[in-house]
Amino acid sequence: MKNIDTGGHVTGRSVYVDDIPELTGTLHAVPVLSEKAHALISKMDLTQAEKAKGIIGILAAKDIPGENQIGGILPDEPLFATDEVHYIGQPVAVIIATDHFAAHDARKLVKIDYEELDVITDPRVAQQKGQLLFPPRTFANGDMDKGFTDCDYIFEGRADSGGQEHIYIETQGSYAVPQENNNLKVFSSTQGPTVVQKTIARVLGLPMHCIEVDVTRLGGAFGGKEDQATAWAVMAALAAKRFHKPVKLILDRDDDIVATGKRHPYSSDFRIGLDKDLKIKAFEVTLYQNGGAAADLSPAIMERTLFHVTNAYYIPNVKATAYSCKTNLAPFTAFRGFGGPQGMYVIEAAIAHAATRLGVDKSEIQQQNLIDKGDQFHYGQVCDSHNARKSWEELHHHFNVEKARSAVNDFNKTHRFVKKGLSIMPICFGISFTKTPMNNARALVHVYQDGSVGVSTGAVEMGQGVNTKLMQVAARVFSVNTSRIKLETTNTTRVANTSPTAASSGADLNGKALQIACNEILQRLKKEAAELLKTEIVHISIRNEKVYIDDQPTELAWEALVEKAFLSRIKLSEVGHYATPVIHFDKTKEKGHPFTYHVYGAALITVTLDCIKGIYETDSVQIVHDFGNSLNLTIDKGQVEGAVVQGIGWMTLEELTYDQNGHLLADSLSKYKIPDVYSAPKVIETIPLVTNGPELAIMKSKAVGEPPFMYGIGVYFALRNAVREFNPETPLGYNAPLTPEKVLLALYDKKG
Ligand code: LUZ
Ligand code: MOS
Repeated sequence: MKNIDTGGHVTGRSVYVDDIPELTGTLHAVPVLSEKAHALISKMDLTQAEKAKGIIGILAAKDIPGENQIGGILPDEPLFATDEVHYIGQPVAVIIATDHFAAHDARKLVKIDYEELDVITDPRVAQQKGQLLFPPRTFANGDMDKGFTDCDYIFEGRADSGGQEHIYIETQGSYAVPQENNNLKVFSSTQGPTVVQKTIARVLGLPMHCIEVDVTRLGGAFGGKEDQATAWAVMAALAAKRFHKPVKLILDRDDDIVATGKRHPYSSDFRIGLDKDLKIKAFEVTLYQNGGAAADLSPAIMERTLFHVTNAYYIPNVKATAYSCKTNLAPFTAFRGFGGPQGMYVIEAAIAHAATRLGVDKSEIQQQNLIDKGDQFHYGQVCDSHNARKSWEELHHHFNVEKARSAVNDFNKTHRFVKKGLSIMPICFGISFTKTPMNNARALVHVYQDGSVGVSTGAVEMGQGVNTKLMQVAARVFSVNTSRIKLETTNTTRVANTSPTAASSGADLNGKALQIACNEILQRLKKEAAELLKTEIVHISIRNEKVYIDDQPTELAWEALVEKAFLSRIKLSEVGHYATPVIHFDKTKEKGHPFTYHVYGAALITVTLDCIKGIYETDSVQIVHDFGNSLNLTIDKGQVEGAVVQGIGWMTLEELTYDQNGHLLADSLSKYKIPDVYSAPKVIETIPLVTNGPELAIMKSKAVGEPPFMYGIGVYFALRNAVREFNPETPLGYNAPLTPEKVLLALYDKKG
């Protein structure tokens, strides 16, 4: 079944926030953003701007009726800066005008006097100065002293990875419409309608029931709208409340790039110890997370980094410490993988470093250490499948890794200025919000008297196809055609207290809740059918819209049954509630069972490098991926392909360069290179690992959004191998992204 949004997208009929027809009198908002990364505001003069054409008013901290606070996890982030700014792009006020361009023009007339303060952009510098967003954490297992004593080899190094701009196609935006009696309806491009509702209530000083948030779909999010859609919705709501008019705030692309957070850059020191069989005995890592100017989601992201520092490997002695460092950059935020990729990059760098020193292929060390059923992760959870090893073996078998390897070797022997590189990237990603209480969802199902079905859940459609999967779930439970099912918008009055659609868990959590609701209604319909057909309920089933008694079809069809049930006054609506069982985590010990299950896989990557120009192509990414029993392999393969390309962008192209004053230099798409059709692999081939799939995944179909992003890390190491084929002496360290510029330097640099 194809994604139900496909037709709307290609014809341009899909509705995003900016497409909602505007009500008469709608006003437009543009935020005023700090131009300094760290400064005291000595004076803010709005008089000229307020007098400009079309200006209705300018709102700042003093105009907030409730709390000037939008911090989700920690209360450390004002909606509007008051006397001090902490990053370029930090909101200080919002201009309301009769149209967007008037507001934009007036912004140039706002005069702010700044007294500049020291700017920190480097997380290590921040850590040395004691500038942390919250206390550090350490995840440890085994005995480090003994672990390192037992090693035949010990290597140390440093690994850094850069940030990443989300570049969702639809920029951040919202439309707030006043309702009767103090209430507000807010359309928001958010992954977290409840986060938006709660934060508006807090800033406006209203109970949550006054705020209705509605989401039709997002034009992409990737984590960038898990927490950071909120500020813009709050500003629109604040203005709508103040001026009693609908207010729309859609960020221009250049404001969005400057003002919103991105993937966290990390800097790390590692020490890895191996025995002579290449078993990793001990791994110690210290990670410096660049958190930006406020905590945002950094505590949860740092936690996920600590969970994923061993990737798909079993390591008996582990010590991982992470610092979240406060810098004068826009607060870094969720981005596909949520800190996991940053942790996994470091262990892959450590293994590559050890392999280089030992003169063995990296894959030999990887293979020796893959986690297996019964092994314990360093956070206490026990690995419950052979899937890491099975993916690895299936990759070698299906894609003939040895043949690919000799083809690369032959090519390199016969080519002097073009080199190929090959690598293998295994992945292991934990599924669940690491914060256990977030793992719950609800669904509201109405079966209408004509047999059609309306479904509301907390899941937000952002292009990932969750609505299609949910439609399939409802259709399967009822055994009716998918054309009978409609997915409603995501709305806080229909489904309340939702977790954001994030952590790859949207289909699992909301799908399970939906399954529960549909099953409840189905039971009532079956009971009605049993009465009508004068039999016992155990004999009744519905198959393809027909009622069966045991294996015999009857004359009773879905529509007639629903109509009869309606006339018998049967309850044809239900709310399903799902809370993931099994999971728990004890933060005092940093041990527990945080994940419902893990997703595994392995990729074989080859790249071709032009050693004169330093430019490269990814020839192929061939993948064995653990989908479980996929509900929709077309959508899932699409997720894999998009994730791979996005991972390649993070690892090899996208470079967030800042100057010393905290200015983002790569602040537009002419300066920030995202992957395009030319940088995409020539071939992406994905085959499913054959498994049963876990019961706790929706209909055994595993979460798919984030895990395949990490295959992109393999492209980095394939490229590094190609560089070393040309220049074995290269001093190239581990500092992603490996851009063409860095590659070119590495091709000709010598040690010492
Ligand atoms: N969001 C969150 C996430 O709040 N908690 C998580 O564990 C998570 N993991 C991945 C992506 N988003
Ligand atoms: Mo996310 S990084 O699952 O919002």
